[in-house]
Amino acid sequence: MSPVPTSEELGKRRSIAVARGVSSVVSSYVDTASGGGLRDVDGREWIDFASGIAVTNVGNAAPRVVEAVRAQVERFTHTCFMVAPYESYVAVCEQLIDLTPGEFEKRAALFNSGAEAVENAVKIARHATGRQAVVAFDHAYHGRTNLTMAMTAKAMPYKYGFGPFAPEVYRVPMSYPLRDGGLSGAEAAARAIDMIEKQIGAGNVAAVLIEPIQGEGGFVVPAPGFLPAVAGWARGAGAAFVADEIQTGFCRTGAWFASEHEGIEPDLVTTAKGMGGGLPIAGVVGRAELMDAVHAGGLGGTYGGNPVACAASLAAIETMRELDLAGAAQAIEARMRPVLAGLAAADPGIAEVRGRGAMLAIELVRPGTIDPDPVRTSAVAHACHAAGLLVLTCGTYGNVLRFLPPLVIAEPELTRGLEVLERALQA
Ligand code: PLZ
Repeated sequence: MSPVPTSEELGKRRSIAVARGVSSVVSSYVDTASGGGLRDVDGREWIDFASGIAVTNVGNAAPRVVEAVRAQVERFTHTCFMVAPYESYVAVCEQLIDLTPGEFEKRAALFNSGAEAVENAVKIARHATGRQAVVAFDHAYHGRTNLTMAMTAKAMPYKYGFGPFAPEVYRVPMSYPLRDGGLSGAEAAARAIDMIEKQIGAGNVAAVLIEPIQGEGGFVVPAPGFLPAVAGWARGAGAAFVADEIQTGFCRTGAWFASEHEGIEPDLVTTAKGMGGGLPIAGVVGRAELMDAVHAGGLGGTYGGNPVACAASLAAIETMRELDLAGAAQAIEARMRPVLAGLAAADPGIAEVRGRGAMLAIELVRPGTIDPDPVRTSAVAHACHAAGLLVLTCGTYGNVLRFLPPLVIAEPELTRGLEVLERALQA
């Protein structure tokens, strides 16, 4: 073996050490990564259109994040906020309160992963309302823990064989303009609400939980008016309206939170991914009367809001403010969308270009139909990988190519990435 193991050598070690259930999009192993790119252990450069699944919004190893983490590990690494508290946890909660939509009084709590945040949002909503039912939507993705698997829509690979799932989770139709016959937002909301009222009963609903733009489910942007109508219904029914902004949050869509695009003020917001600048941290933030309904000691966990992760989060948020990364996401959309639209116009296999900010996607179909084309989608993704562009697929039907560049990506890398994509689509 060479002194620095190659990806091939690491792949062999992996096959006898790492469980098969954990898979990777590419077989190259990372050596270093920065703003908009990665370098693998074989010395190959990659353009990053994935951001570790919408995490490194501020770029990989962002200077402020590195500095804050270094300073924090030297002071102390862990005390457990439930044992001996520290300022940075409070400061991250203050930021969540300040940045999320809604001027009402709020509280926040910190966790380690998106799934854990969603679990806790459900705990809080149930405790505060004294009700049990949780409403989730078609194509939803909320995590891989038992409760969040129940809330996630797609069986393969997330749920298959892992049941039984948590009870009292109900699924209703999403607004998916390409695939619901073009229902308006109001019509799609009426369809979902009717199902909730008939099949669950308004008075049983603790929480209606939705991604304002769906992530793993296919970057589905609901028709305008859908989210406000659903949120308004939840308010009227005394249920908590929860926005899962784990993938859409922290400047990704060109605003601090995607809820802002539709003018909605969720009762609770779940956050993770971009909030930590690459370190694991998550949060639930929302109405004080809901959050504080839970008895003292009812929320927590050993590592939730770990001081190193809090330091990284504060540095990431500061970077987002200083570099105006919401503006950067808008600029990425302004650069990418016309190119993607041009590709779609010339290619009958691209049914739609959609998304917001630096959360954009194309949905691939068989020409002349809306039948999903997952085979071509995977072939295009592989062609991109072979040419050094890290892209991801998503969607219930596996036929969506999604683009999530770091918001600090440089113009030449963005341009080269788009060129690789264009060649991969033409091949
Ligand atoms: N809610 C909206 O996007 C995580 C998962 C990838 P965790 N999405 C990427 C995979 O295959 O596991 C996600 C999300 C939304 C919740 C989650 C869950 O966040 O930090 O992965 O638990």
